[in-house]
Amino acid sequence: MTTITKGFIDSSDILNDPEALRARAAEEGYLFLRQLLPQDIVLELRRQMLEVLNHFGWLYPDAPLMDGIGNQKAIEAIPREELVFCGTGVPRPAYEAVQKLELFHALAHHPNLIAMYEKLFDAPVLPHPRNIARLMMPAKNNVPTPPHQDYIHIQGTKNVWTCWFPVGDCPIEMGNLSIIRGSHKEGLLMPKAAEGAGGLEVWLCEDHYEWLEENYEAGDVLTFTSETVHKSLPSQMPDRVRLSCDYRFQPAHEDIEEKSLKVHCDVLPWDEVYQGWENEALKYYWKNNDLKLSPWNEDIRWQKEKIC
Ligand SMILES: O=C(O)CCC(=O)C(=O)O
Repeated sequence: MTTITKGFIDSSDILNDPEALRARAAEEGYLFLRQLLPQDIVLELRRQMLEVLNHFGWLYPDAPLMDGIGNQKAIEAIPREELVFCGTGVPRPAYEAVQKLELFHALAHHPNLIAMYEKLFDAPVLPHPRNIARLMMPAKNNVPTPPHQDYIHIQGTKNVWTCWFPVGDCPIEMGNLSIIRGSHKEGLLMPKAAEGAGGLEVWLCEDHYEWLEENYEAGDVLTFTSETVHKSLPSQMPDRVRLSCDYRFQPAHEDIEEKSLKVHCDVLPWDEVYQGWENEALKYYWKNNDLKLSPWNEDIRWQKEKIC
């Protein structure tokens, strides 16, 4: 029987106690940190992302920009194959524009995130450059992300942690991220094809899953292991756009697979992404590390037979 528990444990109170933080992470498979990121910066990114949607005419013109109200007629006119581009919720030209936002990438280097991961890993941290944005517009073709583990999509070391945060307040009804508590302890589960971001879901065979759901505010951060099962919840707010970022972090000295160093979905070369950026230090920063590259293993992605 699946249970749904409303609420993550907020680990803000143990943020400066690395041993307690690591023990919590090992037990739960996730850490939730209220207001780890400054709200004003997250809201500035929200403004920039919504400007992109507005530019394409996908926001309701009579509502304030920051409300993120979708222009449903315009959104429903987008062909399905364009809307589901790479699980981002928007057609490719809009996603390219978001990938070019300096702040979108700069935020992955925020000292509050880096300091937290240094404590979690007890080692120097490498933020992956392949940052992902989701701009889930209200449309019947934007289906929720199915339950999955990130390892099969990322590979490299298993010690990659995903950092997910909404770009704006994001109550459960807006379709935010939910995880199965402790699911990392089951190891790698078998995937099968599914609709939604990533295109794969895991077989969930047991009857004891405890899904955790939470109301997020701008600035809150959820981070979880590459084997923690997670999914997005269906949106119950049919006019709202749900904006989020997912970044990845790992100990700098561990294996990394080469695609993690590229722009998400290869939408643009880095040189084009970087046009107009002010902070030179953000460009190709990973080249300062002595990277340990490991090969992609296609076999672990495609185990299609039913296993429960
Ligand atoms: O935001 C979503 O819908 C999916 C995010 C996700 O699967 C991830 O961060 O790994």
